[in-house]
Amino acid sequence: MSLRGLTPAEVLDKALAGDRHAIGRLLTLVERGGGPADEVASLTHALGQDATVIGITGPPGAGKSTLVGQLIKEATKNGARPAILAVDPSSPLSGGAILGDRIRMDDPDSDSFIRSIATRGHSGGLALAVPGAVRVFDACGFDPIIIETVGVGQVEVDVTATADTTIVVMNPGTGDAVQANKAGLLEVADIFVVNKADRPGANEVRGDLQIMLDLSHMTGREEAWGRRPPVIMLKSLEGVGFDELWQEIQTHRGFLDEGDKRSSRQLLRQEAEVEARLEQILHLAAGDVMKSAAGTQIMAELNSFDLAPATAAQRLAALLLEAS
Ligand SMILES: Nc1nc2c(ncn2[C@@H]2O[C@H](COP(=O)(O)OP(=O)(O)OP(=O)(O)O)[C@@H](O)[C@H]2O)c(=O)[nH]1
Ligand SMILES: [Mg+2]
Repeated sequence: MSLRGLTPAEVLDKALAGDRHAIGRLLTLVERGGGPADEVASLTHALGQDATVIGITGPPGAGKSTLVGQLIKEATKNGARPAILAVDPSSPLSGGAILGDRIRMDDPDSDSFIRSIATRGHSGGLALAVPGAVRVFDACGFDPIIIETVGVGQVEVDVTATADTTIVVMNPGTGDAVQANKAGLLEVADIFVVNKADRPGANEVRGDLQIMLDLSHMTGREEAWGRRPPVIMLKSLEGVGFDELWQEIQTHRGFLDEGDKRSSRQLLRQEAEVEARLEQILHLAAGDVMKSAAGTQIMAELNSFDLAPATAAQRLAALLLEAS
């Protein structure tokens, strides 16, 4: 049956009853943004079932997708029902790679759910789409929710801010530990994984990481985390080490559940989302005010060199605030 004529609330009812097409439709609405995405966000907000959100990041080709494929198996073996969100922060060009990942990761016999999400066509970008998709999965009873990101950089640090547990993946022989340090990933990691431990140099990476963690202990960073992240060796192709990884994920969840650590992380995430939404609203309003009659007049004065850019911007801002 087609879902096209249904309202978001009707699609959600079907999704909550386990209809996979309906879940996919909700995720499409979230990815597209705008009014329907906001409606889905509002409807699913109160329906969260407190799933653990796991962020997986690391350099291109580190084996994140292979790892996620094995993690799905491990989760399912332990009676969990995972959902996976593959995040493509870059461009439509890499959409093909994600599709490849999806095929590699997908297991038709499991009732896990795998979905990729891209920034294209979404003015609010991933800052809104990722929490929106997580909320859909959480409402529909998936747990854990695993977010895989492509590449390393600021975007990944932002995206993993959506996670309860951030796993940073690195490889032997690539200088990854040093790069991760430079990219600020040491500060966001809850668990480190040295993947491709079947290759030479894996123990050296572990050693490098331990030294860096020792140093961060000395600078007081570890004190801020309250916990030293474990380093786990994985052979994702062979599926070796995943029982330990699963155990560490549970241990970290237990750590967060003590006191108010988890809820304070959630509050921070919620505040970040509000900020992203506010920025989006202001961005759209700024575009509108520039196109208004008064705005066009100000831009004309700018273009005839009667106004400096800073003055033009101040006048436009005054119009914007007046209008609200
Ligand atoms: N030797 C070895 N190769 C591995 C292991 N895990 C993954 N690989 C290989 O590494 C390559 C990259 O794996 P992917 O899982 O696609 O890596 P990725 O991090 O998802 O890559 P991007 O999504 O492009 O960033 C593939 O050829 C995998 O077969 C491992 O444990 N050992
Ligand atoms: Mg991948």
